[in-house]
Amino acid sequence: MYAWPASEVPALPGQGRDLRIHDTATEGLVTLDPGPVARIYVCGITPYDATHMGHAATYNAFDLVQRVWLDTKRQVHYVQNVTDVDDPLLERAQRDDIDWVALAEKETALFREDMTALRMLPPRHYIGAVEAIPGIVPLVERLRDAGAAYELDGDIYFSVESDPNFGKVSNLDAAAMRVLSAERGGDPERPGKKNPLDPMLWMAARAGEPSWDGGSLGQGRPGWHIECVAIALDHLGMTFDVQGGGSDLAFPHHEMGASHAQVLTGEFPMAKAYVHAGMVGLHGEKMSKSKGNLVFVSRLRRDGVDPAAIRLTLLAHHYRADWEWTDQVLQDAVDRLGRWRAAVSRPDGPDAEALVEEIRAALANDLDAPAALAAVDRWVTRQDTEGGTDIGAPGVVSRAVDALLGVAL
Ligand code: 5CA
Ligand code: ZN
Repeated sequence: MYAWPASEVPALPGQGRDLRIHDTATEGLVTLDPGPVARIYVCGITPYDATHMGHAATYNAFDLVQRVWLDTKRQVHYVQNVTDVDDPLLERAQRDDIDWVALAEKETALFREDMTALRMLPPRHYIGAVEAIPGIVPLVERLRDAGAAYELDGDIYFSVESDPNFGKVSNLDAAAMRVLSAERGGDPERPGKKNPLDPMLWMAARAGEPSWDGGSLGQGRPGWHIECVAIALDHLGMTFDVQGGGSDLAFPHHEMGASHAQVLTGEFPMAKAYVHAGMVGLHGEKMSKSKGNLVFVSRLRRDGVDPAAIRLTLLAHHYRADWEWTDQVLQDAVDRLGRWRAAVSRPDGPDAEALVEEIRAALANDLDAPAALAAVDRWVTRQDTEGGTDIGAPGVVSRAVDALLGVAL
C-alpha cells in the first residue's frame, strides 16, 4: 500500500540526544540505543471511520520518536499496518450497506490526507492486513506445527500457555486480562477453548464474509494479533526498537503479539520498548469509533482550523497522559500558534541555541512535548518583551519547531 508524502525535516545545528522512553513491559524508562537505522512498528488504524483526535494524538507521539532519532542523524525504518479486514469494519460496512473494501479504501485515503496535513512522517512500509495474508498463513502453520495452536470448529486458536513469557508486556493479572480480552476483540466466553484468553489466529470462512485461501488452514481470514506480528517480522525482523500504539493496545494486542513472536523465534521481547500513548476523551469518555463520541481531524480542517493548531493541541499534552478534548484546548493552541508565528516573522531576536537544546532535552526525556512548548513560549515572550539582536535566530527557532515538533510556522 502506498503511504503519504513526507514533509521535509530540516537539519539543526548541534547534536541530537538519545531517547529515554517509558517501556510498558519493564514499567520504567529505558534509554534506547538504536543502530544507524532505528526500527519502529506502530499499529495503524482499522479504517471504518475517520481519523479522530485520539488517533492523531497517538500518531503524534510516534512521530516525535522518529524526529528525535532523525535529529541524531539516524535513519528510521518505520512500519505501520492498516487493519483492512476485521469484524468492526465488516459490521460497519453491513450497517451502512456499502462494500467493505470501498469503506476501507475511503477511510484509509482520508487518514493519509489527515496525516499529511498534520505533518506526520510517513512509514517506509504501509501494509494492509489483506496484502499480508500470504505471509500470515505460514506463521500460523508454524505455530500449529510447534504445538502452540489448536483447532476449534474450524477456527485456529493460539495457546497462551505455550509462551513462558506470557503476561510480561502488560503485567496484568488474569482477572484484568479476562475483562480486557472481552472488551477488546477477544472471546473469553467461547466454550471449548483451552484458556479463555487464547486469541484467534485464523478464523474459518463465515457465510457472507470475505475469506482467503489459507492452504492447510482452510479458507478463512487472519486474527488481529498475528497480522501485526507477520508484518513486523517481515519488514523489521525481531527485537526492533519500539512497538507503539495507544494504551488500549498493551493488552491483548501487544501482549499476544509478543507471545506469537516468542513461540516463532524463541526470543522475547519482540520490541526493546513497548510504548503506549494515553487515551484522549470527549465528554468524560474515551473517544472511540464504537461509542461515536468523536472529534475528527477532517471535520476541524473543513471548519478552517489550521492543522498546525491541531498539532499544537496534541503537543500540549504529555503523550502518556489521558486527557480531554475541549474547545478551550484547541483555542489555546490557536492563540499559541499566532504568538509563535508573529515572533518568528521578525528577522532578529534573542539567541536560539539554548532553546534548541531545551527542546532536545525535553523530547529526549520521555517525549516531554509540553516542556518543549514551554521552552518555546519563554523564547517567544523574550522576543515580545525585549527582542534581540541575533540575526537569524527566528529562523533557527522555526526550523527547530518544524524538525522536532512537526509544526510549520
Ligand atoms: N488497527 C488496530 C491496531 S493494529 C487499531 O487499534 N486500530 S484503531 O483504529 O482502533 O486505533 C488506531 C490507533 O489509535 C491505536 O494505536 C489506538 O490505540 C489509538 N487510539 C484509538 N482511540 C484512541 C483514543 N481515544 N486516544 C488515543 N489513542 C487512541
Ligand atoms: Zn497492531
